[in-house]
Amino acid sequence: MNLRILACVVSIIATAMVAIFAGGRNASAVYSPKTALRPMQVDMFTANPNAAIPDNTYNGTLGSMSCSTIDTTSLPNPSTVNDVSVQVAMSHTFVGDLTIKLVSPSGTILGLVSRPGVNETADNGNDTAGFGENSNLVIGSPLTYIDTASASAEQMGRTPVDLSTGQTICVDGGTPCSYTPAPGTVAGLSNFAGYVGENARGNWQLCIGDSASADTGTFSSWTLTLTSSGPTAANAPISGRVLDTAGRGIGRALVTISGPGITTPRLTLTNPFGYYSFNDLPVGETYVLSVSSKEYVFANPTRLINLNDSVTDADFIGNIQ
Ligand SMILES: [Ca+2]
Ligand SMILES: [Ca+2]
Ligand SMILES: [Ca+2]
Repeated sequence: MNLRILACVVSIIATAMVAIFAGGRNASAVYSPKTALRPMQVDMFTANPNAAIPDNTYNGTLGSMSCSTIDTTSLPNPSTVNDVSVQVAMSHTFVGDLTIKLVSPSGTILGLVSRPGVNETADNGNDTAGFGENSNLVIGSPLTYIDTASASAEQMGRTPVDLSTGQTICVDGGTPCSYTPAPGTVAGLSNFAGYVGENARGNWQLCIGDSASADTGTFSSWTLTLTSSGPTAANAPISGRVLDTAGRGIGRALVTISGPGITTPRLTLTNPFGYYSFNDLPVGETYVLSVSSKEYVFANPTRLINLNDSVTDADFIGNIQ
């Protein structure tokens, strides 16, 4: 690098740094503190549809299945998904008939089960490639679908031993009671992790379909276990100092605040050391702060604050007139 290029680069960097530091004092700069998250919480929701699963009606649509809805709007608003698992209590006398789908409030589908033991070619209930796994499910021994299980739902009734007709998964032969989702040809997510970041609040649906005649079952109940989190709720304060250029507090400066979170602007005077504060401001709103004083002028008398959590350094610098 020759000297002229080096000088040019140094000049560009210096200009950029001046711009960055000047931006920190710019009246129109928006001050956005890091959003604080409340701790993750785990909630379990249960529904008891106790409904017969229509026999041999499944055609790939939710409308051809037995569906049950769980409303999670009791969660704090907003809440986003960190983790999901599902437990299903149902009976059936031939699990190879079954397709089970979870639908999130955003409409995202995860196939938990897709005709175990059948290597299906399409999610339409029309496969002729055999009938799949022949073992049973009973209501008293519910199965859990969870990303951390060691066996795939496609292998239910076949691992660690292949159960016979009349034997029951999670009861006989040391077969597991927990399985990872096996969507097969079901369009959508491949595991529960795909829901991370989605809105946790709303209607979650679990739907069970049957693709072969004869063997039937009942959709008794299901439990949705949701881990979720969100920003800290409610109100937060904004405070700061009004200072002269030497860093001394300016007393009796008038500070006002307005914004959509409060119905009328609020006013306050700084104390003798220049401190002021506004308490109980709804978070999630943008506020306009402005300052004035009889003896001082302010190059930047206003500032915008996106309030997500407590702000303690909304300072103003004044020059004596
Ligand atoms: Ca399958
Ligand atoms: Ca079997
Ligand atoms: Ca059937």
